[in-house]
Amino acid sequence: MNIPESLIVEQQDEILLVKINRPKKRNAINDELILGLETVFSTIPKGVKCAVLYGEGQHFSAGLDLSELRERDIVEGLQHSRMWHRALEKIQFGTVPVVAVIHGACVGGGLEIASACHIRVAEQSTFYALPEGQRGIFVGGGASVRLPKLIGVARMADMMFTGRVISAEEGILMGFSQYLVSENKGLEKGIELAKKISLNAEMTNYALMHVLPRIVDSGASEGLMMESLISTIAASSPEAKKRLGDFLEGRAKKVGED
Ligand code: 1HE
Repeated sequence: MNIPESLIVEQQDEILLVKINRPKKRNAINDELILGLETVFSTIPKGVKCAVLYGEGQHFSAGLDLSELRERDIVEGLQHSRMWHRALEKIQFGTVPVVAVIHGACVGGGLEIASACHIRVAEQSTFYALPEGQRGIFVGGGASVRLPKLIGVARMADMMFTGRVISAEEGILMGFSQYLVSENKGLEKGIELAKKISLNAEMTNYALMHVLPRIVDSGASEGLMMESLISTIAASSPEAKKRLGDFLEGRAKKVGED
């Protein structure tokens, strides 16, 4: 497996910790790194049930490594964007849910990577921006598809038109991140969430990762039919029958009990 030094991957029981490790360049994403992410999320070891993606140093990621951008012609540019799409598809539609733990800059391509994850935990230092607007380019890593679903079209357009920087608190209000924690507490929170996610029935996690986004992208009629199909499949699994039995016989936790 070809994992570059700019990625550190560590398995802790059922959780895979994936660290972007290029702090001197503020975790800017060069080709090697994006290909490395594609490899990591295409080859999740058996037994892993959830992954946590985070960054070394003071920032989650400064986005695309701009030093590589100037050298590309049009076809290479298209292929480069499609390479990002491929890698981020492996995160979003891979085999395990991914929790992003964000701090410092989460900008440009870094914001696109975080958008492909399933849950986002932000530390207080986090700030979000899409400097593509100011750099004379456009997002190329899937933000135009994923980000409006999280924060809305108008907010994304505002970020690119005006270069607006969004704070960690605003990120919560806009629906980008789901948790806001104090500085240096993100990884702990991310691992805590990953452990909870790992306890779910496999079918539930599968449906949330692979079926829910397709339902959202469909018309209401198709979406409702897909929902009926997946809920019936999920309920007929032995795991669901056991869990329902556990609840009815008083062995399962009530809602809100930890
Ligand atoms: C970089 C990059 C980078 C830092 N590409 N080298 N992204 C951006 O437009 C964001 C550009 N970066 C910044 O605005 C700032 O670096 C940060 C706000 C993220 C962090 O500031 P700071 O003060 O902590 O670091 P720094 O001093 O600006 O940067 C340290 C080094 O990292 C410096 O290199 P050095 O050799 O002079 O030490 C920077 O040049 C380098 N560096 N960010 C290359 N992005 C799929 S398409 C996606 C399109 C995009 O993502 S466009 C948005 C790109």
